Amino acid sequence: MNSDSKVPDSASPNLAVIALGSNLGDSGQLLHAAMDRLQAFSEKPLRCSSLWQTAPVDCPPGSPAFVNAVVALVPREGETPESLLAELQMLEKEFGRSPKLVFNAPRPLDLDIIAFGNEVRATPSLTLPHPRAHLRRFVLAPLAEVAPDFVLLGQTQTVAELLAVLPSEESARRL
Ligand code: PH2
Ligand code: MG
Ligand code: MG
Repeated sequence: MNSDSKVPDSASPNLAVIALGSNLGDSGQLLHAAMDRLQAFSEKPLRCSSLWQTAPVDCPPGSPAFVNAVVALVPREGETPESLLAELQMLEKEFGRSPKLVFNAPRPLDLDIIAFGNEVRATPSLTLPHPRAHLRRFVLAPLAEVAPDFVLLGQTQTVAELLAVLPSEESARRL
């Protein structure tokens, strides 16, 4: 076994990718604390991106800037997208998330499953692969730090390639 086997291979199709976002409260601190908690859901050490400050996309007018990050983890034995989603939603609640009243209202913590291995879902609560991840700089920029060679299900280009040709002008600044 070499030391590389201790962390997930960023090109592995067995990774789960979670996007973290916050635009309410002490977002940087909240995201660091959330990343610490996400370790419990991984068989191997998490791969964590930097924190990024990003402009809100499709949010109510006047919404604060986001802090975003991405983690890649190796799901535990028996974990499913549904069981992971339930755990992430509990964590969101614990971090002060209240029920959604306004579309994309400011939130202290949002945890979205971007990919779960090669699993596909199209249910009211879960769409996999995430339908917009490949278009969003606030997901691709941090994801390119932890898994540049990863190919999202349904895409032909790697994350790094998608980011390089992304037409959108959304701002994303590494903190
Ligand atoms: N999340 C959204 C909608 N818009 N914009 C940025 N910059 N970052 C986000 O995490 C984000 C968003 C829906 O969850
Ligand atoms: Mg989201
Ligand atoms: Mg969400």
